[in-house]
Amino acid sequence: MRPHSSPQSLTRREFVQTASLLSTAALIGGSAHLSTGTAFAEESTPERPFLTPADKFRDVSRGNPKPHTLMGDALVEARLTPETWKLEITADGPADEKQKEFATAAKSFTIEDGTALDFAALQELGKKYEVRFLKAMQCLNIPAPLGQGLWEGVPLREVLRLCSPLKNVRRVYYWGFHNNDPKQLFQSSLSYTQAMETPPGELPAFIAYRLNGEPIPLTRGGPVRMVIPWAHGFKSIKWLQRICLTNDYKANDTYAEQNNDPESYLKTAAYLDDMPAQVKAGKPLTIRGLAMSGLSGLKRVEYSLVNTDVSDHEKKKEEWHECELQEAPSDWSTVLPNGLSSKQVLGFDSKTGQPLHWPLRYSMVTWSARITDLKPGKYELRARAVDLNDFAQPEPRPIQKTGRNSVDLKEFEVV
Ligand SMILES: Nc1nc2c(c(=O)[nH]1)N[C@H]1C(S)=C(S)[C@@H](COP(=O)(O)O)O[C@H]1N2
Ligand SMILES: [Mo]
Repeated sequence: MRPHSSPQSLTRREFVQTASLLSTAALIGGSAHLSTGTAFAEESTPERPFLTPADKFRDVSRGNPKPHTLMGDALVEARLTPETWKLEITADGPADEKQKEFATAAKSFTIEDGTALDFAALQELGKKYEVRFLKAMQCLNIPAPLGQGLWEGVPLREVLRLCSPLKNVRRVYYWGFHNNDPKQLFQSSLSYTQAMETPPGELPAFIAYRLNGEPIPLTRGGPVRMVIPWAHGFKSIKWLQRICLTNDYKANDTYAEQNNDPESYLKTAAYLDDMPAQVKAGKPLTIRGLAMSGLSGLKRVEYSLVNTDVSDHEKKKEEWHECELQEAPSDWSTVLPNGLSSKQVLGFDSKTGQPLHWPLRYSMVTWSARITDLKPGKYELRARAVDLNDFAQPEPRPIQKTGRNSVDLKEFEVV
């Protein structure tokens, strides 16, 4: 016998509260704890933090010591204060004596000759070219997103334009502070096209200096960090200090060395929050999680519930039920940092201030579903995202080294 389970539409108020609880826990604690029954509906909850506070992102950093633990003189020496920060940009020259066609730039920026770009120069460029984008940071090797922020900065193309004309440049690679130890280098790269030829209405790679309306703190890779809107976290290099132009056509990312796909795009996927091992029979159960809208967009999130006590020959075909997706905020001024209009944010209509897609591409939203009439037994709960091309997770890219999107599973018991 299968349990009778049906997703019931939550009222708008309940849903907002559900989402609030979920995201408060999910975004602050890294994973949410599921509250069962109807208790959540009675509680009044704080505004949902659509933006994760900078210090509440889950951190993925290499380095010994990690650059964000440096203090005082060490920080100044590392050039990781806004006053001391500098960006060097050069072409990398021939790989060996035989290479005739190597990258060159008419102008380079170096510390040695006193031309390196400083924080003030970057902000000056920002006055003319500034872009803003809402992006969830997600590690290719960690299932749930690390946090979501409003990132502001200057398109990489506008900075590289200062070096033009460029010759024989096929790729751009870049890295951040790594204790001046080659073994600690963490490097990423883009094709020339991705860096320079942003299609109309599309998203540029950018050099970011603000997060959620504030200077990017050291813990999040400040004072200056690369942000690649469409990519997993490994392309968004923290503590950025160096950009190199090369004729090497291969993606020379540090991440590529561990079998990761260096050209991966963010995947569309749903993730289940933690839940208790046991829930009470007869009480409604609200399940929740996060969903990422990747390159192929997000159509819906679905869950399935299977009673594992049922013998194989009694089993029915797995049924998937649609979940409720968090709605777009009606007033974006309550979500965005003070004084910033959604009309100024990429991914929003510049006239109406409404999102061009919902969920926003490369951002995360919460989802939930309510299950009633649970009968005692052992269960397996799964959640999956369906993209705009009707591929259900883990399709269309079940290869986990292009980004974690295996169908999330939680086991629990109804008693
Ligand atoms: N310099 C530097 N940048 C880095 C990393 C790093 O170790 N060093 N880790 C990368 C990886 S693998 C991820 S997933 C993201 C994590 O960003 P966060 O720590 O801000 O959440 O930063 C990326 N940028
Ligand atoms: Mo990562």
